[in-house]
Amino acid sequence: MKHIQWFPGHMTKAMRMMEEQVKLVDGVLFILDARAPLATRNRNLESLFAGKPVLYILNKADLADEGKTAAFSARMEGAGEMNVCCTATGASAARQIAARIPKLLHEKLARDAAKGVSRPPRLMVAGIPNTGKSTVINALSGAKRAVTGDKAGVTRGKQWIRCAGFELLDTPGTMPPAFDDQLLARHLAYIGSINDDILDMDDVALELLRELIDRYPALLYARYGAEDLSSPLAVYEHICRRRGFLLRGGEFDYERGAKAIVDDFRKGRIGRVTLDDLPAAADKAAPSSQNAAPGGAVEGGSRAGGDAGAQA
Ligand SMILES: Nc1nc2c(ncn2[C@@H]2O[C@H](COP(=O)(O)OP(=O)(O)OP(=O)(O)O)[C@@H](O)[C@H]2O)c(=O)[nH]1
Ligand SMILES: [Mg+2]
Repeated sequence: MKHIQWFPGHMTKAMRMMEEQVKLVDGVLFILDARAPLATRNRNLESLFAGKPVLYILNKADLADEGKTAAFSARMEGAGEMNVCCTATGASAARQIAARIPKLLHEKLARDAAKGVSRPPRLMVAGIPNTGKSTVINALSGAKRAVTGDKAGVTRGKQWIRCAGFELLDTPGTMPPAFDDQLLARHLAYIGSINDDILDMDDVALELLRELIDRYPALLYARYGAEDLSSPLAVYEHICRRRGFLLRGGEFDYERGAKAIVDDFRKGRIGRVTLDDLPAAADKAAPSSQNAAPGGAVEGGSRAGGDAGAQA
């Protein structure tokens, strides 16, 4: 598959904005996608938050493999990374997240109490595109205040939103300038965190099928009746045949097939899937660091760099 690289100019601008705004906030809600809890970490972004309390939100838990979400969450907790698993489009997300905020901001709240002041805490909501930042904000504010959409790059500027008891800053999704790990980059493509316009969707569908054959073959059978799992192409063509995605000459309409497969995956119609693997448990003697991935694995794309790559 073609090398994935996506760091359009608006993300450089967004990073600069966040660098400024982070000075004004008491903490950060870092939104991850529970289907790809490693790929959706952005070390560049996280380094901006050094010294601030961070609550990681493993969002879209409804689409992810429940056991794996629990394992990632426990691993993060063990590494001192406060986190909560939720479904921002569901009814209980706001309560789950709000319940963690007093603990997240306990130092600030204690300082304020000692001084006899009470300023509503300010939190920045940050993360990779399409992870559900704006949806989390709407859940917490109890209203549709931030624009949301099922593609990468919906939020383009900053927006403060007042909630009961705190204020939230919505921010545009940002990517690391480069991906060291192309497997993790592909996971971002499958979940819609990379602009589809810069991707070859046939490739995305084929690679996604390759991973599903490895990880969740039973789901492919249940959804598509795919019995021949000998190659991603066999499954791809089976789906085209079954859905009647054929061109005039009887050839497969791969374009429609790719769209259907990727769309089915993104909407959870193939089933609950987690793409990233929990890294092998870290050596207990190794110091845990804020910048290490859960379990000590190194995630791709933490290099600092310029405004390189596609401008889509
Ligand atoms: N199934 C499911 N969908 C969700 C969840 N949270 C958000 N979504 C959907 O994911 C899509 C992206 O949500 P947004 O809130 O726009 O994401 P964002 O992180 O603000 O995206 P950008 O502004 O583009 O960076 C929307 O279609 C949401 O409805 C969730 O927990 N489960
Ligand atoms: Mg948004």
